[in-house]
Amino acid sequence: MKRLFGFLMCLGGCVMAVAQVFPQFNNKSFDEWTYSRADVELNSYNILHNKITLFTTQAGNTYTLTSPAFSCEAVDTLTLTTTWVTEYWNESYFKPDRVALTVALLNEQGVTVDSVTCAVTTPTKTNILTMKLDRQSGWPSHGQLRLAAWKADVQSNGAVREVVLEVSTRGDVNQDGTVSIADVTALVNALLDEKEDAVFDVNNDGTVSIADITALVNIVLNM
Ligand SMILES: [Ca+2]
Ligand SMILES: [Ca+2]
Repeated sequence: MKRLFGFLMCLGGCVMAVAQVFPQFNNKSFDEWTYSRADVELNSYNILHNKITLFTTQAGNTYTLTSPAFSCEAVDTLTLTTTWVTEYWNESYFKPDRVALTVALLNEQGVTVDSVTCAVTTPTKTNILTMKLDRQSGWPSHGQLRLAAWKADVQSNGAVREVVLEVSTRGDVNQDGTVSIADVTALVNALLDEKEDAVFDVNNDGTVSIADITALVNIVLNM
């Protein structure tokens, strides 16, 4: 156990500042996001004026919005609440059966490993869409989220105004909302006190053991 504490002291010195940040998108927070349409700049004005539209051109170019990379190491669920504005929803050419938003989780190579589609059953100008991804085997250690409009062409497009990402995480042992070295300390104390609460079972194998500390240290180091 002495060696373990020595290791933790060293780890604490290395990662004191760890606090995981997850990407959010709005007219004040978009710097690390990328919009695949070259002729429309991603800026506050264009976001507020519904210019960040998602659709597919006749030539087959699909315009998407992609988040910055973030650590998925400790993530159990990703919940996106997206404000999606369909300006032409009341026009005769608007095709309701094409109105759906897809969010994909991409791995480090940019390959889709998971996705969810939310259809708008009753289109209005401003749609609030909530989509949830539950952790599956094959999720990457670092990923990006990519938003695209299902089947939408230019006349049935929608504009992304805001994306709020809520995340539930594994390893938040002290339940302060983030995973950090403080959780490792809390887990060591729990192990010394022989506590068996489920929150300490980081590797989800049904017991609280030294293996949970290893799992938690890996989460912290990979953030
Ligand atoms: Ca914590
Ligand atoms: Ca365990």
